[in-house]
Amino acid sequence: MTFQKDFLWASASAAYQIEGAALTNGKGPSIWDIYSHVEGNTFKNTTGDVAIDFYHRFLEDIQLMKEQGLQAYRFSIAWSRVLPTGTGNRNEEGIAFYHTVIDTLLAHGIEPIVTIYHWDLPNALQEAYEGWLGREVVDDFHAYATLLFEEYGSKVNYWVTMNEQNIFTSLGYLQKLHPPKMNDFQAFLRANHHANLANAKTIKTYRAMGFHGKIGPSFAYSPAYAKSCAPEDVLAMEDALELENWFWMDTYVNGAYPILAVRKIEQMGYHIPMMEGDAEILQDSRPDFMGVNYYQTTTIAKEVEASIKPSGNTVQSTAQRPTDTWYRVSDNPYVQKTDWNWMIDPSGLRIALRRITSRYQLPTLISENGLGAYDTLEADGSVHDPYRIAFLKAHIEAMEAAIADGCEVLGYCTWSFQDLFSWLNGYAKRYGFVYVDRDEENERELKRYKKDSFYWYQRVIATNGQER
Ligand code: BGP
Repeated sequence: MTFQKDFLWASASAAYQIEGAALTNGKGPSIWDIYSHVEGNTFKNTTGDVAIDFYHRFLEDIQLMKEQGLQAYRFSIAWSRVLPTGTGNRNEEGIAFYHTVIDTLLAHGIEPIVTIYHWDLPNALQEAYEGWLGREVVDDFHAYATLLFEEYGSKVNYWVTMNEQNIFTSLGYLQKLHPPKMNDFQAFLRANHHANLANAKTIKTYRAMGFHGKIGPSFAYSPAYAKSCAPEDVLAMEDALELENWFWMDTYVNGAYPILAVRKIEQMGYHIPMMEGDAEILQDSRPDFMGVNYYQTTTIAKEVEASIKPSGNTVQSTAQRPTDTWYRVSDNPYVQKTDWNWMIDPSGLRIALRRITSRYQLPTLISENGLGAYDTLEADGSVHDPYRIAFLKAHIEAMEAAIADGCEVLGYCTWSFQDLFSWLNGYAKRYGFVYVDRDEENERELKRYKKDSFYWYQRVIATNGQER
């Protein structure tokens, strides 16, 4: 058997993408509640106001998870549901909600994997000190995380500190695709540095509190390929590895920024705003695992002739980046693409796991992997999604090969269990095993339907990955 006995067959989600109840029972607004209401920021101006109404329907969803045999469920806590203004006054109803969700999961035999932060910063902190740009966010994040450990620490064995720090800093501060919609490399470095400090302090505190669960960040890892064996393309790929991958993962694991990335940043005329004492904060915060959100690989060239054709069904960025002079993202003619022009590349998952294992000697948790596709609800309530099954099967096989190569993998979270809100793609880009009957224009009754892939993953879980 390749998959160890306690391997976790799981699925993942995020608060803003499922909960709805945006301002219900004392929840304060997050930056996404504000951002998604500004015309043009999201696809067809969709929001997570209602999302798939997990806030009211969590029991039905958890019962479906139990029916499938799901062993763990990754979800995030909305900071502003627990602390409406990010700091200070607690919202007891919000705190109780997550107790109920965790208790319900446990009662159904499902291990909770809790993400502390999945992009929905309390808007009050954005207003008070510009959110991640304000140094104060480090202590506020740390205090929020400590509160979660106090409340839920005895019941939760897996914690993800931050979801895709590389994505929320890049899309928010460089590519103008997430709040606060900036294109400023120095601001990006600043926000990211604060996130690193918050992450490190949180991991240290979790351990200092005496818990024995596992904690780590989730990194959006798109391993880089060189476009060609021309040395300038290989060097461009090396630069991309430094600035797009090691810049984050080395800092998490080694507790210090990588030498080459820092030099490159200085050569571009920017700097990481280190203050006295920061180096010590970053030290000794090695995570228990590297969370890997894997969707696709990226192909790098010094100069690009063929860039990836933009998909018409999403919000696109046209912002320039200072790194454009060092490397560009190019098309990859060797792989198929999704309807949103994401590369379908199962081998990339194996490569991701191998690179992490050999560079860091750290276990991995695949915290997201899945296919966004259009699905059709048939008149009889069935949804036939062989493309999703084929995608997941190929990635499970790649993961199995990586385990045989020597990688330690704790578990596999598909993205996602239910269909949910996609930040920049509305509701038509579906990822779930469970179809949720709503679209951009109409929430309808949000009824749940099991897709073919629901039953397929049920078999995978029941046989610990042997039947797929
Ligand atoms: C990851 C995020 C998820 C999810 C997923 C799919 O980057 O952590 O929240 O959205 O990507 O992406 P999308 O919804 O853009 O297709």
